[in-house]
Amino acid sequence: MDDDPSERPPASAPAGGLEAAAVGLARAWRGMGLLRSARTLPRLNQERGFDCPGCAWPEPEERSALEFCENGIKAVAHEATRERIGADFFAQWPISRLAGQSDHWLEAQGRLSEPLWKPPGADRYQPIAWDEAFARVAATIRALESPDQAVFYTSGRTSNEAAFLYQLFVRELGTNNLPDCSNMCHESSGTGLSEQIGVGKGTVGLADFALADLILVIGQNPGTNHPRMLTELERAKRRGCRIIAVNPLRERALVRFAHPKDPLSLLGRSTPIADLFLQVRVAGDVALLKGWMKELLALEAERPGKVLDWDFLREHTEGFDALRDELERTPWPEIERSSGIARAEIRRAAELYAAAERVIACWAMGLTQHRHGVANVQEVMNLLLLRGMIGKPGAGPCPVRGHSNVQGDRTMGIWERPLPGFLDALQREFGFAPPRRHGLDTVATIEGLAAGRVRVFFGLGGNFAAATPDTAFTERALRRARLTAHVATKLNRSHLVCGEEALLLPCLGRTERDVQAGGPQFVTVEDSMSLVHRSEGSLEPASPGLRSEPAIVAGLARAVLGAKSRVPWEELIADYDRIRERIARVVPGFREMNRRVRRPGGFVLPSGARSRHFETPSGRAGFRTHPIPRLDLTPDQLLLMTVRSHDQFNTTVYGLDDRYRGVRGDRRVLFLHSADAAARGLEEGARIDVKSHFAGAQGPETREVRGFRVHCFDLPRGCAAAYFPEANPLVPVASFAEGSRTPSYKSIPITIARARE
Ligand SMILES: Nc1nc2c(c(=O)[nH]1)N[C@H]1C(S)=C(S)[C@@H](COP(=O)(O)OP(=O)(O)OC[C@H]3O[C@@H](n4cnc5c(=O)[nH]c(N)nc54)[C@H](O)[C@@H]3O)O[C@H]1N2
Ligand SMILES: Nc1nc2c(c(=O)[nH]1)N[C@H]1C(S)=C(S)[C@@H](COP(=O)(O)OP(=O)(O)OC[C@H]3O[C@@H](n4cnc5c(=O)[nH]c(N)nc54)[C@H](O)[C@@H]3O)O[C@H]1N2
Ligand SMILES: [Mo]
Repeated sequence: MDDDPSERPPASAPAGGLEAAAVGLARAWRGMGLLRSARTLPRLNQERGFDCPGCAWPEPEERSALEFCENGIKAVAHEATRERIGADFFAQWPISRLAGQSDHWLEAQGRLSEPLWKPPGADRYQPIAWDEAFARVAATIRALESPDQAVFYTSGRTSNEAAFLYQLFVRELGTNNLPDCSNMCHESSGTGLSEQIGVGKGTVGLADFALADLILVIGQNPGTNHPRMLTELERAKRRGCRIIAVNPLRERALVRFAHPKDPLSLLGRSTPIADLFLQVRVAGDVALLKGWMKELLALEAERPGKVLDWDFLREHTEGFDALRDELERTPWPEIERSSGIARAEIRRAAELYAAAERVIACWAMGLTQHRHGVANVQEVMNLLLLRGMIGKPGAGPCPVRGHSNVQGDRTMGIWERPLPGFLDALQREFGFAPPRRHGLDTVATIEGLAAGRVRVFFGLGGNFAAATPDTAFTERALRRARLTAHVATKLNRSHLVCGEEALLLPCLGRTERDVQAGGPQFVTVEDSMSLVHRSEGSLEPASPGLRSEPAIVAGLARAVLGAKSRVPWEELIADYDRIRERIARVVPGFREMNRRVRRPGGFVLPSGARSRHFETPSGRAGFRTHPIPRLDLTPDQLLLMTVRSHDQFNTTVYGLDDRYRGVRGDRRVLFLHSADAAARGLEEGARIDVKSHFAGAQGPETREVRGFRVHCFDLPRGCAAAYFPEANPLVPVASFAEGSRTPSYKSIPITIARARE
């Protein structure tokens, strides 16, 4: 492979270490001050504390006194900042001028502190009373011809309680238009796994990481996005577990890691992570996995009965013969060309896999955000099924979730395609008939807004305009709306891309105390491994003008649905235990939720697949075959993936550095192999314009971003990387995964040229 050591990230130092601890604490200090840091951080991820608003990686049973990571601290410091913006700020800043500021600047202004309204025709937000704000949304929604003209987006930070009330309100209103960030995230995992094993979630828990003897980390950058996962990987390595990383970028934390809390890291102790690093081409995973399985079958032929798990295959699976035939037909040259990995290396991966007894496969956005995202996920599952790596200790699939409660929101019914059983249960509990027709997902929402079919956009958290594909198109679409409204903690791009009328409803964050009529409340979340637990903030709210997300949803529901609603909104909000009683009666697995969530550590949701009871139509786990995707790039095109830096949480940019990849002070960067740069007459640091290419329904389409800078990096020839959300204008809204409709954020054909001015 193209493995020129001069292109390795400049520092060969491990990821993590004292530097990570120091950066984290400095950020806490700068953001919150010393006292607030001292009051907040020790409660982060503790039994009676609050759940980290960062990623969805679970907390270990035995928690240390300080259970958080550098990037968790950044997320907390960001929320718990002492900066505030209110009426004065918005009187000074018209929306059109705010729109000229960077995303980084917008969020840095501080916490929103009171409800705001932009009247039709105005260019400024002005204060508005809560009841009046709700009345405005209600009047607009009531004036619609159909509730399907409104959409209700959710970002994955929302608690179970808020999410449950939100979908309840939306369904009583009469629509399933509940797009969420999951549509852009692990939808391909949910779709792929549901088909194959009858459940759209992973089947392993943290305890399994202590048992595995091989862990695959595919299309995931845990050093940045799930730093606490590295603790598990490091522990696993120290007891002899092997790790295979599959990634086009030689991410530093996948190579070597030093634990920030390990005193010996001061003396330079660090742990090599990947035993084998498969530097796959972007979008080359289907080919690689096919090669991997082909070699596995070859090993089985050499040692019959010793490699595949025949008992498992016979008892629990279907479709093996079709898979074997398809693998036999797939030629090696195509596998090597598409994956960019030599057969000998793939053989090595197969040998490591065949020698292991308990294997976990972890993956994230590197697999899901492609046109063939579902195929990627299903090929990983195929690989696991061949050796019965599911439903036994230390083995199974582990899609590592993004937002801290994105998995819980889905469990609570935030989904545009709800299952009939869920709707039946809602109907039994609340006595109204929920709509049965499917609603709009994220892509369909953008298309609906653009076509004028969707008139109201309501966002419970998130940053829809910046997180979605096709920025220019999406912004135009949002501006066509009659009303846009957002529940948020901080100002972001979406709040400046307004419909005719706009509302900004400021809410409490995770770190803050939530007191309702019945006294102090806590909420619950579900982590990436199906563990449901409580979260309770302790800080004084950023402003007395804030409301909790459940209270905002209830206020809105009362205003919109009026007296005819079957739901006692006020009663539910006074004491969140009452919301949980309803959840317990509606959502499977939540029986006695109030009692069980008060137990130390919470409770784990049941899953049939974990004990090899596959809830598929046949009761068996199914192999699924897919052709190797054809990319049809022209010789001058590169395949672009968009990734996160070490200093952002999705669209929230904390800073302009990406320490582990050697980038300082700039986010308009294009990572490129030095030979690909040279072939285009470009040098390190050259200013370039980037054009994407897409075969649209009406013919070829191009999109452009300008003024990027070349950064030569260790990645395969023909591939490129840039940061999300800066590169989102390049992603066509109509380019998404087959089956899951997840935007193909990680396979965008581009060409580049020296910047025009
Ligand atoms: N600090 C921090 N934590 C976060 C987030 C954050 O922004 N900041 N975001 C949260 C969210 S919502 C999510 S979904 C997760 C995201 O977590 P990740 O999925 O780790 O995030 P990405 O940066 O999108 O990067 C994915 C990785 O996939 C690789 N990749 C890209 N294309 C391919 C491919 O074709 N094949 C393979 N094998 N690999 C590929 C990239 O090189 C990169 O290392 O993190 C969550 N946690
Ligand atoms: N090009 C490209 N695009 C991508 C991706 C990619 O890899 N590449 N990844 C996709 C993925 S995986 C995801 S999950 C989406 C993320 O899409 P979103 O979830 O929509 O975006 P976020 O940036 O996570 O949302 C940040 C905003 O949430 C608000 N917020 C923070 N905390 C709270 C809270 O407690 N309550 C409320 N109400 N609001 C809060 C703040 O105002 C902040 O501005 O982006 C997707 N977009
Ligand atoms: Mo995500």
